[in-house]
Amino acid sequence: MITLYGMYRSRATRNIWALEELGLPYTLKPVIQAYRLEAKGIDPLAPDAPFNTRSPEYLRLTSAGAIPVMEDAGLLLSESLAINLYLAKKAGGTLAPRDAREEALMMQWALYGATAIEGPALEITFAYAKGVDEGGQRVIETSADQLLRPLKALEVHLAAHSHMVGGRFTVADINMAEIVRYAQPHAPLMAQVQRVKSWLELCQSRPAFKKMWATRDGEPA
Ligand SMILES: N[C@@H](CCC(=O)N[C@@H](CS)C(=O)NCC(=O)O)C(=O)O
Repeated sequence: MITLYGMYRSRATRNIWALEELGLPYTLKPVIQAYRLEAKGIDPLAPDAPFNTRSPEYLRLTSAGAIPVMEDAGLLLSESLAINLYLAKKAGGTLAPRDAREEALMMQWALYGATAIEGPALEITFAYAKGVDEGGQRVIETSADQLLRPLKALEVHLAAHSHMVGGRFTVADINMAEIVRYAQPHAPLMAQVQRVKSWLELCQSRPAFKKMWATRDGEPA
């Protein structure tokens, strides 16, 4: 049985979405980010603190002290995008790579998303979540400028392809959609990449995404 450690309000959402799409049985063990406890005035190391990213027991699973982590038959894996590529290969089927070429393209897009898009996109999500003041507006504008080039690269790809890889919905779409989602609150940016916007909305119309999202919305911020 697969165990996923994390929260819905974290990058674990991409793994939960993938697990639901793939129909793999799993258990979700809640592990909260230490900084979220500190924001509420709770010491993450207090004996009665909830299980969190700084709990010694959690650091035995990952010295990086971040969520998510997945455990499957003795395999401990961190890095949410790598976890999804593993899950898809384990389950097989249409979401998984059909051959080494597709696998390479799925890795290419996961790495591009993580290195070129995720950082500034997260800045946008955080700025909107805080309530946009003057400083937040500056962060959003700088991040949007940084994102224009990689999102235009996706736009060019989607002009010639219906999906990220293989002309069908795969784990590469889940990985990229969950990264681009962080930029989604900034409508003026998304309006400049209409194909990316439509592809993202199509990905998010899938029942497995909607199920994950409804539960995430119910989790305290
Ligand atoms: N590259 C990692 C990033 C993991 C990460 O930074 N997770 C955040 C939550 S989304 C975290 O656990 N932060 C914990 C902390 O800073 O205490 C991945 O994709 O899994």
